[in-house]
Amino acid sequence: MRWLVLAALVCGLSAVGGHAFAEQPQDWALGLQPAATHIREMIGSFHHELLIIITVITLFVTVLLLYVIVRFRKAANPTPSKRTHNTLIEIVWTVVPVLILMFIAIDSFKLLYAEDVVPDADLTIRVTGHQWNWSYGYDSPKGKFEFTSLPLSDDEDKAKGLPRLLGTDTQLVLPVNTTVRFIVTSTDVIHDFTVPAFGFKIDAVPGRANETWTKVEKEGTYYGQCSELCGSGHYFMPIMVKVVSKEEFKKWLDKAHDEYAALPTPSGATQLADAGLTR
Ligand SMILES: [Cu+2]
Repeated sequence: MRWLVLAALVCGLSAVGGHAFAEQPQDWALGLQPAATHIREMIGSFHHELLIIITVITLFVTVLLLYVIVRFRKAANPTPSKRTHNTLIEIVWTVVPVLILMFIAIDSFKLLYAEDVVPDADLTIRVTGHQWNWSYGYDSPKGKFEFTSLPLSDDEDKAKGLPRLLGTDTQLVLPVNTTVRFIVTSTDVIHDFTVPAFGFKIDAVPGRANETWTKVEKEGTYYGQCSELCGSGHYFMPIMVKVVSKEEFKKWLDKAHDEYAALPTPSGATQLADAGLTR
């Protein structure tokens, strides 16, 4: 009983302790970082499902191998069998793996489809990769605007209490519980727009408009990085995302328009807008 209470206490404490940093990986944690979207939860359960399947298969093969090593060693089995075929067992070891793969394929395709098909979006944001920073373009009721998000130095990260190499001066701001579509492109080389807690990863390719989407269910600050080796500053291309309430987002959109709309556009993302690739 005492152990149960202690275990419950430890679980409770770690849950509370983990909550403060729920949006990013924690030291000594196991598994994937906490999910902030339904898609990321689906990725998590698929990951666990595969982990169980691969563990069972590995244990089965290990036990089989150990059995063969012991049972058919020279001392225990001096005259080996000359058998070369066994129809039943050959059918079994062909069909069973096929069935396992089909089972995995069904869940895998479900997940791929959910990630790939962009639902009706309430908001479209243009994301452009540059060597080496990201810029974000929004449509506000007052008009379009775009701004650059520059990485902070180590000292600035430390001063602001942000995780090292992940802080930025301006952030990608998203409203909570809203379907957001991202149109992703690049002005120079291939980058990759990735936020692990949201479960998307999409290449930013010069001359192409790729799209992905997300619907974040929890307010907070999230971090991502460029995930395609894009040059010497690749490590220094953080994506810092602030997810705020819908009201706060409206206020921010208004303020951000006044702040950024007058500035020269940092990238070719407006070309996408002009080409009608936004809504
Ligand atoms: Cu990059």
